[in-house]
Amino acid sequence: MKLIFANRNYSSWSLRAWLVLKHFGIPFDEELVLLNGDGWKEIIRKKSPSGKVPVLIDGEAVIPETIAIIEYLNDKYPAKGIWPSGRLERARARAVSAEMHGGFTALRNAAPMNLRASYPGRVDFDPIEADLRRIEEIWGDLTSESGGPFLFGKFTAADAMFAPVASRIRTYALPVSDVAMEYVEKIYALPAFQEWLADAAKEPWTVEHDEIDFIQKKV
Ligand SMILES: N[C@@H](CCC(=O)N[C@@H](CS)C(=O)NCC(=O)O)C(=O)O
Repeated sequence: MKLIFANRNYSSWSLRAWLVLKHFGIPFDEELVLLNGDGWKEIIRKKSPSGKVPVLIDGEAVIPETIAIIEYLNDKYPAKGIWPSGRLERARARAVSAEMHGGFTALRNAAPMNLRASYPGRVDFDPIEADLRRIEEIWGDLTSESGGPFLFGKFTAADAMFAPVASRIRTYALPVSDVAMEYVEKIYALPAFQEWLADAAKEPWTVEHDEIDFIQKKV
């Protein structure tokens, strides 16, 4: 099984799929593609039917879309606990993961993932306030009901889905509640997250169009 993913520093979707594989101890090979450089889009398109990464390759299966990758892994490794074990919790985990997958666009557009950067105060709060409030509500409700430290107690795919948000809160020092900040720290303390972070820090590439200077000039 192989995961094709992009620049660790910038690729938030890659991080999500990779965290699930790594945290749950699933053996896999890695292939890195770049989000910059000559012909980068064509290179990704040759490897991924959607032209986007991550893509999971398992024999004949070629699976793009992070949620589909997670479900495939959950089907293949049902004993790993990728989703919570209770039916109700599993439904809620899938619901908040879908909400993350399809939503929070104001936050995602205004504050791109950039793991090695530190830009406190660079992002205007007003346009992203509603997204942040909803994220605080999800994190607060679920950790208080489960007892934490993660959304459903132990780490599940739902936490992987929100991990890039934790990094955005850190990179741009976004103002969030103490409870949300505690959750951010839990994500950062996760060994798999630390491994990704360390490798991201070693990457030599700057992807201009994913940098805050470029994004703020564009709008
Ligand atoms: N809906 C996709 C989104 C994947 C995605 O947007 N990946 C970015 C990298 S983080 C990408 O491949 N960008 C290349 C492009 O837009 O051409 C998923 O859930 O995996």
